[in-house]
Amino acid sequence: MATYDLAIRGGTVVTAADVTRCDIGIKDGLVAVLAGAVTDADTVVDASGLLVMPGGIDSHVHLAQKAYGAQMADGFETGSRSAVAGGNTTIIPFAIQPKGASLRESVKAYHKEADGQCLVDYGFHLIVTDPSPTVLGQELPALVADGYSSFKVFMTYDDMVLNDRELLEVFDCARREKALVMVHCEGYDAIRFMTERLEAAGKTAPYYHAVSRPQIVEREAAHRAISHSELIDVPIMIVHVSGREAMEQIRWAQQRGLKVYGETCTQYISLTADDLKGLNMDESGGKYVCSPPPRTRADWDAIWEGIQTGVFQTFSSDHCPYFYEGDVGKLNPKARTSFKWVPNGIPGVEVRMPILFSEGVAKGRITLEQFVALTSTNHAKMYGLYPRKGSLAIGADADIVLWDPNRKVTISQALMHHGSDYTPWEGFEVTGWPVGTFLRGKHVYDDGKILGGPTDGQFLPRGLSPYAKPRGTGPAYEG
Ligand code: DUC
Ligand code: ZN
Ligand code: ZN
Repeated sequence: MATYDLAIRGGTVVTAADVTRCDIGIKDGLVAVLAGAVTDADTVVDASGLLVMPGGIDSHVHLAQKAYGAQMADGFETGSRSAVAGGNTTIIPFAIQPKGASLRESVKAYHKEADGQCLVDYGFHLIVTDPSPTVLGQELPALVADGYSSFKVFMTYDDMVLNDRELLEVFDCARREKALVMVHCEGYDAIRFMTERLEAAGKTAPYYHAVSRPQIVEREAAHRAISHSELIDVPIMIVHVSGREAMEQIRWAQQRGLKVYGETCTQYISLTADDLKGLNMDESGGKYVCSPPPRTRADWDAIWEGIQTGVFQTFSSDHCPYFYEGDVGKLNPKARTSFKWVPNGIPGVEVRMPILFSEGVAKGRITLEQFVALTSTNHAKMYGLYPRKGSLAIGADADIVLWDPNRKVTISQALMHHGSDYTPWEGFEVTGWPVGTFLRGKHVYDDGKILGGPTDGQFLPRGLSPYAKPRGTGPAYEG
């Protein structure tokens, strides 16, 4: 019997810290050795000419989510297929609490959707829409202890928005429980005001979705969330940052020494508001409706500035897949009457890593180590999965992606494994592509072929994030 179950040989091993030419030996699903030559293995995979990196962790995806009044195009099986084909081995989707419902019951419902139906490992963030005394005093503390150690709150949307008092209560609970709060920063009233004005002027096409939520509303909400976080002394993660204005708010907070973290996404370095342009609802603008909306090319530069200087810790997809055609898709009859009814979100879990690699590494904007940090390691660290995930250290789960840095691919719907009937990146050319994925040592994806199955993925109860530790000083807790 060989010493190792699997050896990955001849590749260039990349972590968030190092780039090294070595082999990897895997035993019982764990990384067992990194050495110049690992020969004594039952199975040997030749990785010469390839990069060998920790599997991607996408800490911001939505699957089987019942919200926005539309049917999602991905449940856990198709969504995780798409994830694994895109080089990911872990995803963290959301379990949303409908207003008035029990958070615990909501979590159970999402487990029913996911358990036994996911091709990659997964945890859950919670979405808190109704911070009742029971939720804050009993359900959240118990759920955090059970491994749901992060939750998201919204500053907009009729059925999810929290007012300032409610935000403060949730932040206070997060501080107590040492959970990490993710904040969707867009101002509810400003968006409603803009939407009503646009509709009154007959401006209802998809493009006006972007006009109705300009950067000012994102910047204002980001500043408000940062101020609340400083008042309470609780770290926050501002998610899906779209452009210069919110990026600068986060940088300002970080320069003040606050624990304010930032996430940006694929669409904010590769799509613009002009992609939403279409004279009426039948043109393809609706395909790009997501929130916050894509901005301008100048904002891409600002996002790169934030990536390069460490303002952003994580790069996610915000995969939120809808159909385009049909009565439940973006072209549904109600959505044709106004941008405000177009289901909000786009599919992107499969192209997140290729687009960041191509636009970032291949174009010389970021290093290989930064790429791994942004797509894997920092997600694990931020959300209580490190060092089991996000690392190739000895003893870590053998979650590995083999990457061809020179493969040129034109992204198309035909290549995608997701449930949506389109990709917003049709025709987008990338250099660099995942050609193999291993989940805890099991070969689950091989260059276009899905080898794994829906019982491969395991639920990951997550530990507390070290990044959620308060600074220990703040007006609400001094004295
Ligand atoms: N926020 C998200 O995080 N995803 C989709 C839509 C939204 O508003
Ligand atoms: Zn959001
Ligand atoms: Zn999202």
